[in-house]
Amino acid sequence: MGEFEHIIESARRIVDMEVRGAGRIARFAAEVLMRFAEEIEKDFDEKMSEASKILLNTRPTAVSLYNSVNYVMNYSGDSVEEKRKDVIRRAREFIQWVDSAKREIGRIGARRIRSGSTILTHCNSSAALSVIKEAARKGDIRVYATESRPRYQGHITVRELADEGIDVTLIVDSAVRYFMREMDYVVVGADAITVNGALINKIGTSQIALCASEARIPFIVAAETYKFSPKTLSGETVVIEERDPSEVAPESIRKSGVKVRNPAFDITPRRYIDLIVTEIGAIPPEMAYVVIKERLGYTIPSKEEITLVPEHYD
Ligand code: RUB
Repeated sequence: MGEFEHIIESARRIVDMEVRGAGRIARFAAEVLMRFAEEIEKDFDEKMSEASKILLNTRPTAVSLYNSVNYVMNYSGDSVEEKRKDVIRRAREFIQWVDSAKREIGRIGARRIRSGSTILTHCNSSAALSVIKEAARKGDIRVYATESRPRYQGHITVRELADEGIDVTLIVDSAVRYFMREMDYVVVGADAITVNGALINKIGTSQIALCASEARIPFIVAAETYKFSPKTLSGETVVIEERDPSEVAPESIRKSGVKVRNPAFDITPRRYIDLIVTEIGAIPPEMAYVVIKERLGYTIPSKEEITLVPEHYD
């Protein structure tokens, strides 16, 4: 078990949300696999595959994690040394993809935001914040951020924005409809985008989308293409992670026979989404299929497991 110690510890960090947010999780997984590959002496394929499984079993909704592991695991080579080299190259490529995509999304997304606007965001999305920060660099922007119970990722968001000198207001999740008419845009991130253009993001996102639609406020999603779910092309649905009740209610309530449910994410149908800003352009949700087929290079698999076609990545 000693050999897998670092992998297990890394998986624990993802489960406990020390490393969180779909993009960061994906980047972290590529780094962890790269470091692991550097140390393997024998049984390279078996060990890499075991390490991948451990990482994949952490947060089921983050499709970026699956895409990251799949990208790195598409290595080739005859000898252990060749395989190791290829894993390292692929992991570096993926990390580079994560970093450049975020910058590009900021650049593209900010063009859609008029100076003088107020933006509502939910949870803590590095892609959404890339858009907001870039818009604030170019113009005058105010932000409203939800707390995002039960884990309060909104606190990370407001600190991050305040540190950049951006005018930011924290609100409770249930105040979204109260403030919606004062907003000009909603900008959120994504844990996954399905083939039919639905968004899976932090619990509460779909209620916000509903309020935005009612108030006719544009609802914009910032999502790198590795957040798009290839498995949905072959009919699988995205698993919604349900976390421990202790995040929501104290022991006295949990022990009193009250049931507590704690889904971490929800699904926003594409009709509530005006635009998905990706690193390859701002697209309507209806184009999700094209991204999965053309950009991620997937076809409906004939075998059980789908693998990436590496040539389709930049
Ligand atoms: C985070 C969350 C974020 C997306 C996108 O959930 O829902 O909106 O992961 O983030 P959690 P990013 O805190 O449970 O991981 O744009 O940084 O990938």
